[in-house]
Amino acid sequence: MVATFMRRHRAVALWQCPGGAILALVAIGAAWLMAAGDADAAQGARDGRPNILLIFADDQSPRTLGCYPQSWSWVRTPQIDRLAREGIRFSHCYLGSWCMPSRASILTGRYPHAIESMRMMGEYPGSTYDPEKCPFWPRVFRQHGYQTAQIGKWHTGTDAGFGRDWDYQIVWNRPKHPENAGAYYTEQIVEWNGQERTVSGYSTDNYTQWACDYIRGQGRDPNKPWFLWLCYGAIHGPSTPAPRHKGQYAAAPVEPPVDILPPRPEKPAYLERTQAWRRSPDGEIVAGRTLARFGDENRQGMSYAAWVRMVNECNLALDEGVGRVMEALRDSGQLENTLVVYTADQGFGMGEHGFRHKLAPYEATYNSPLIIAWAGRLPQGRVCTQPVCAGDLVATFFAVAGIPLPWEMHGRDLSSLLADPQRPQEARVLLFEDMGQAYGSDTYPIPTDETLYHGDVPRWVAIRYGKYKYIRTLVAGEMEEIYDLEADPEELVNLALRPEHQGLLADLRAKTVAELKRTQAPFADSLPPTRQMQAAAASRP
Ligand SMILES: [Ca+2]
Repeated sequence: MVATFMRRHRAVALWQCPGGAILALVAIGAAWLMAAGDADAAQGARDGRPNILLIFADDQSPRTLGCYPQSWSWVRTPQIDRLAREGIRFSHCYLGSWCMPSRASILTGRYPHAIESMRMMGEYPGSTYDPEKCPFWPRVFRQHGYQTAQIGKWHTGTDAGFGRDWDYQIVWNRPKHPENAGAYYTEQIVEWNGQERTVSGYSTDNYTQWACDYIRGQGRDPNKPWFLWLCYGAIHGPSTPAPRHKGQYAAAPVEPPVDILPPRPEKPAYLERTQAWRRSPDGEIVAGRTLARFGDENRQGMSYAAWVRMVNECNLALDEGVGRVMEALRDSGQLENTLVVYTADQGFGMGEHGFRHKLAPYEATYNSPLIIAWAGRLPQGRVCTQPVCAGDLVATFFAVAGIPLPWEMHGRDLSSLLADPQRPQEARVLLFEDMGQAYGSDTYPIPTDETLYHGDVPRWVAIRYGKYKYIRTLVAGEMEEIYDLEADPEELVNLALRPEHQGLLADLRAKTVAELKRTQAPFADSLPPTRQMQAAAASRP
């Protein structure tokens, strides 16, 4: 970890070197700036660099968005679908396992196991970090002439960074106000550029209005390009529709996924603990058996169908919000000078594998929606099947802005992929993980007791490599998993249990360890043996 600190401190020194910054700006940003052309003066940014709008939903399964083929047929999200038609939709986006690590990775470009000093502290979701050991990159953008803004939910430490990371901020700071942390949809304590007030009204609509106001000029420096992180709390539980949307899907047919109920002999034992649905005496699937308490809600006894309709009704205001924000960009003449990214901190299991939960490594629980659009600059209506991670988004923002990376990030600039989203798949190992509530050096040593679990899910590491997903929990003696996402997108057939795939298993296992080492995971050499490894050892003479 000393090496990590050294790298970070060198990085801080680099930030303060304007000459180096200008050189790197020319070198790294040349392609984008050349593409920017002459139209910029009319688009609002005085120095030719684009604005970046990052729209972040919460706990959103791609099944709630009409532009995703796995969505329910009756889902209506015309505004987000339009964004997908005008940009690039990604089928596999792995940002983080729950609200806090996903945001920590988005703010640092690093995996949770390599984010130092971030800790849970005090009453949930209380948390803390040292901004010198754990700098957030928006401050680097500020130092390079961007105006930075954050609007909406905050979930990474009580210090939300106003005046250091953000020039403009209207923040619902959950870690700072645990007593208000469940107020996802109304009566939020909001800090408005440092001044606290309690705000009534529906949060999704409030955040939309505040974002539109900023885009149209309120609090915005007209002489600077800007980065706005718009963090909706929707559609996180208790997923509460706006009054105008209640009942809109009342007649929608909802079939539960095939493996909503156990048994699941090809999956690890912890899924017994995360089973969040049961069959009622009259044969209906209802919430129960476990509380799935991580979702900040108690829906015991609610039918699966009613819950799915409610979550999707909650999504309608979010979709309207995206439409209004895009309209503000268009009306203010900034659409063609703004990179727009729509995503969510993670997916959310909507019955798949028994989940009403996030945290787990499955597509349903982890995979976020992701749409990237830039009018006139990027292809439109394309689908990219290559997996991407949080560090990729951050590295891309730096490339687009022509700012050198201030420290080592665990991702790469997606610019060439964005230019050709359907180019042949590369042989890239893409890591993702759940470290529970631990970060950095706190991920080592690996616990062997209940503290290994968070929300009933043990810590795990996983990779995507080509069409495969490999998963390894940090539970000694637990099975590894491999899924072929082309043949088995629902992840029902665990190839790691098949004798004919033991060579593949050894290869993916080794690739995972190598990627953990490359990204400075403190526990990379201390992973507990898996069931398959123990069986192989026992069979040796
Ligand atoms: Ca979340």
